[in-house]
Amino acid sequence: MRITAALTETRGAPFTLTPLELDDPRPGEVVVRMVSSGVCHTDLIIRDQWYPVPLPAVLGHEGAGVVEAVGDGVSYVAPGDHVVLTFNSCGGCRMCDQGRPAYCDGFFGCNFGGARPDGSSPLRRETGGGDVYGAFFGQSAFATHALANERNVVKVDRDAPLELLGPLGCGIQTGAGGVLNSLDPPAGSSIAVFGVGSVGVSAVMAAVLAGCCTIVAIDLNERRLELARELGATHTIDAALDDPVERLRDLTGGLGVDYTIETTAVPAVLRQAVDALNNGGTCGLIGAAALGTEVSLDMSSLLFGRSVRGIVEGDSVPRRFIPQLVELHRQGRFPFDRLIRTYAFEDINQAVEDSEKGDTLKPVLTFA
Ligand code: CXF
Ligand code: ZN
Repeated sequence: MRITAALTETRGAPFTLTPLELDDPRPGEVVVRMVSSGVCHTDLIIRDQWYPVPLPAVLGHEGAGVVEAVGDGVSYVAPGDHVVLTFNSCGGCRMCDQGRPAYCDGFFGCNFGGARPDGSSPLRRETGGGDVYGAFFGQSAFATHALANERNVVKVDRDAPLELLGPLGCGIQTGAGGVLNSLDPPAGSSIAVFGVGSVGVSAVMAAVLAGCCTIVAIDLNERRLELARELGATHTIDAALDDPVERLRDLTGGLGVDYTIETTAVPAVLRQAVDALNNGGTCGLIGAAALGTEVSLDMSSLLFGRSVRGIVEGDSVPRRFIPQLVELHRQGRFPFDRLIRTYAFEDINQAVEDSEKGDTLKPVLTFA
């Protein structure tokens, strides 16, 4: 079918709206008409080729929409169903078998390969101009329609607000799941979130749900800190003005905090997020750095029971976690809509610019 996609032609290039041909669904595949598509920081680092996703490609991995067609053998969804698209996984490896699809042994191939597992791309230029890479995160959601897989669609209630739900498939489940699924802090514990963009603020809201007593948001942007306070941070630290490690020690009688979440992918900030822990404390690393980025840590401090845990997609099992987040939102207990600003699909470059300037926490593209 003919679709319109926001194409990334070359490294760092602006997105260009381009008519493309999308394959019909093969067995196990699902065509989704897009209603909303969030812009995640990962789309931008892939545009900039921090990871070697082949170009030209259609990026976008926070899609939500309505199922339009299904391939043979698909039984989980049918045309007309409302779905959130999420990361893809192979479903057959050791980690998928353990119910931990975010650590799928085939994660890179399934999400960053630019093609189906058999190497074919579902996207082509209209007039014989050749293939365009697709299947990004098993979706390529910067387009009017996406080809997903039965495995990476999550059915949601028809009365849920599809125009807001796209980011649940990545950024929001990453922040919220990092707290609720990965760190699982007991009520009364202390947590500090380094970087309160959309992932960090989602972590702050999740810390409230978990009953954390001390929730500290750290950032360089006063407006983001203010939003974090409104959404439940008990304290904020402007890292341009204060040393976060010292302030966190002051706040905790010199001991340090029980948990930290690192969302910035800046090595010096990860160092702070480990140094700010108390003995036995855990740092969850969520921020995605360029491949090969290294950090130095104090080994003696680590020895006293501290740990650093890498977290992908908030350890989410999407068919369980995303409907839970939708329901918490419906109840008013997880107001992630406060992070979102919507843009018409055609204004994707404006959305990206606003997000890179820090003016918009979570841009979401909407489709007429
Ligand atoms: C990504 C970050 C880079 C590794 C895979 C998961 N998360 C969200 O965009
Ligand atoms: Zn993402």
